Amino acid sequence: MTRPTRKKPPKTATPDAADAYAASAAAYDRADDLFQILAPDGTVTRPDLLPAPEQRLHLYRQMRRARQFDERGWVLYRQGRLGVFPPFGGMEASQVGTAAALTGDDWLFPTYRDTGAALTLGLPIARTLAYWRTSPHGWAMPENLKVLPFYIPIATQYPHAVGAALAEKRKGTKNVAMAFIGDGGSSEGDFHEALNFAGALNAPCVFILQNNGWAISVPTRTQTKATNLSRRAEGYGIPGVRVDGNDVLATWHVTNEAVQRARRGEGPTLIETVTYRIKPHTVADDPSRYRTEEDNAGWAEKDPVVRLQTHLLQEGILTGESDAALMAEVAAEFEEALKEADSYPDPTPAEILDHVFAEPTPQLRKQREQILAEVGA
Ligand SMILES: Cc1ncc(C[n+]2csc(CCOP(=O)(O)OP(=O)(O)O)c2C)c(N)n1
Ligand SMILES: [Mg+2]
Repeated sequence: MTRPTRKKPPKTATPDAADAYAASAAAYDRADDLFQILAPDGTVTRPDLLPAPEQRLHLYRQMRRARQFDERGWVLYRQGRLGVFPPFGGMEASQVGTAAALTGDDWLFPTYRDTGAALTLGLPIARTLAYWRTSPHGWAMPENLKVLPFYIPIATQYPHAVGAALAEKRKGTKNVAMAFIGDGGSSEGDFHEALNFAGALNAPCVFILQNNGWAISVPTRTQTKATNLSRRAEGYGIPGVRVDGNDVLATWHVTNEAVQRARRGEGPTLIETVTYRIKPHTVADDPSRYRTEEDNAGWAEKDPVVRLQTHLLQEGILTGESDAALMAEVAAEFEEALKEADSYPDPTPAEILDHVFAEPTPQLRKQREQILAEVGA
């Protein structure tokens, strides 16, 4: 049975908030409110800020890798070869442009939505697939990478990132910690505590707030009366930037500036990437129950991958042929990683307690023995 699509948008917190939010949504294309380098049709609005052609191509390849994962993830889920998985298609610029400003010495604290960011910093595709298969092969992150496992409890990663950043500061390194959060997560106490803590102690942190319009079925407009989430930074005495989250050149530019500031010892920055969750909350969600075609209108045209592709083709940095070759390489890389993930042995029951602490506690050791006694290895 198909359910009827909602005719009316959900109720807003107050009529005022609804009007203000509509006005802010209409302001999407206003450059003064939203930092942008590439307009949705691929036109360059800030030619002075274009990165080198190789960098633009690098960002394009990373966005294609992310999209490949997202699209194949759906198919694998339908085939029963992936567990519940939160799609991020349409948010690639928000994740790739930001993570691409880091090096392998920096920290990344991703949420469940941020597979694209983790892949960009170097998390192997096979390990990521294993994570979304709930296999222990995906629980522990590779030793040479400071990417935390995808956080499911929302907002908890923000204070952790401040802790990691302060540890780097105490060690005297120039390394930074980047943490992701959603619009919904930014309504949690942890978000505010982390911003204050980081500001007060001048932690080398870059806070990415992905405003994708929805926290499951709750639109941003009903969660808060605030219409510009980046301005929350002011309350903590730190810089806040609002950027077009579907323009990878813009997200990369502003994040690079924030990372450099943090490395110079000038403290944290909050970056609101304005984007949209085109897809359902997870592969198990049905958004037709809570949002309308009207809500989604205009976002398909703002696709971040097509936007950069159009620009690169116009500039001759990419040709039809080299684009097809790049996509074939990206697809082959994914299938190779899938084969590797398929070769991992199935988990055994007692493994559920592995990777909890570096040294298991006496309680964990006891529980492990109990599991082994009950179900065997
Ligand atoms: C602490 C906590 N409360 C509630 C939930 C249930 N929950 C999972 S996702 C989600 C919405 C999060 O929305 P947002 O932060 O905007 O991230 P998005 O899913 O849009 O990426 C909620 C409430 C949770 N995972 N953790
Ligand atoms: Mg959201």
